[in-house]
Amino acid sequence: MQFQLHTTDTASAARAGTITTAHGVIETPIFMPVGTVGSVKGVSQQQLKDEVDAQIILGNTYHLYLRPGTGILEQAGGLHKFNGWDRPILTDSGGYQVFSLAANRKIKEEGVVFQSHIDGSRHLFTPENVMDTQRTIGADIIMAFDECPPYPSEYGYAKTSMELTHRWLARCVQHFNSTEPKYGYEQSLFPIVQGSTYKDLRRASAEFVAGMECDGNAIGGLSVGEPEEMMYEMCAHCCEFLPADKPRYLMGVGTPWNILENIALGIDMFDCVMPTRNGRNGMLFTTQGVINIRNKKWADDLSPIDQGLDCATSRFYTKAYLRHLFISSEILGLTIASIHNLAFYLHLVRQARQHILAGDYTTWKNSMIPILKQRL
Ligand code: PRF
Repeated sequence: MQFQLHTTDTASAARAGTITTAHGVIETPIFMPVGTVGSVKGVSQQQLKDEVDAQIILGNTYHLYLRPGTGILEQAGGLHKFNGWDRPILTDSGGYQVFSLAANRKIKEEGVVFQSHIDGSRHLFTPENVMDTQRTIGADIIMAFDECPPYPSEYGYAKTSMELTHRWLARCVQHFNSTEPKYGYEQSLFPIVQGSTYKDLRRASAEFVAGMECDGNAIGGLSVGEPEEMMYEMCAHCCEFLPADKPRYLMGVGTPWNILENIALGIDMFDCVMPTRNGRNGMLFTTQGVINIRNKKWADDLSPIDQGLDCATSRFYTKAYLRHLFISSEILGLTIASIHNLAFYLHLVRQARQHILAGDYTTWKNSMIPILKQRL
């Protein structure tokens, strides 16, 4: 994997770059749609390309390992072959999903023992077997196995947890470096900074992570319920100690304004279920602000969902029609809302990139945020 920086903003730490992977180039800053089980809910791979113009999608090791399992993924020749998505894929390690989804989880030095949320079966995730599983899935970028402590966490817990994440990271790197990709193309490992909301822990973790000299670095443990200002403070602090010449990935963030603020702090990559999950609930992010499409006020609004996007779906269907689909529980409504929200997020990061390149990112960001937050 190769990361090339093109421009850094003068008034902020924002940067524009490109990541080159075996499955193509990613222009940063970028948003990655979440495709938990190897599918972005409600949206086809063709739509992801043609309508959303997604450059990379995210898959979850936890889900893919439990179902369909590594056997069939290996037989298929990896997830790209299995789901037909030939652009880059990043997989999360399961270090987060095991804590949010699995039952009866027990954290040990060796790894995490847990019961499947699907059938209650017992499993063990270790740094080593999670590297193997992600090798088998065939993701271009794979994530280290970490523990994400809840918010709030006491200092003592946050420190012990971070130290375990660091020992797991050393094992991930060791195992990753002593194994080969399964399908002939290069894979990159990204370590994850933890440390909860404590600046000294965040610094220690970012320095430890930087010392691993991986192809890119991630920041975890944020956007887990802490105030937004605290997330920004921690993110800025981590970025100070993460190398500038490697991509920085902020995991599980966030709202459109969160993304613009964190780009200003030096983040290059984002993922979040918000555009798809909230979309399925009728919440639309648009260039004019936030819409609840189920609201009566859209019943006779025959204007396009969002004229401001270069997305055929957002321009073709009207608000009144989309509302009708939601009120009638038609599944097409879920698809249109998801495509629109994803197209909006991708539009937003493309715009951000253009403004970084043009040198007016901060001014643009500050003018955009109040509009994005507006409730229509
Ligand atoms: N760790 C991992 N995945 C994640 C997170 C984390 O801390 C978060 C926290 N926002 C989202 N996804 N492995």
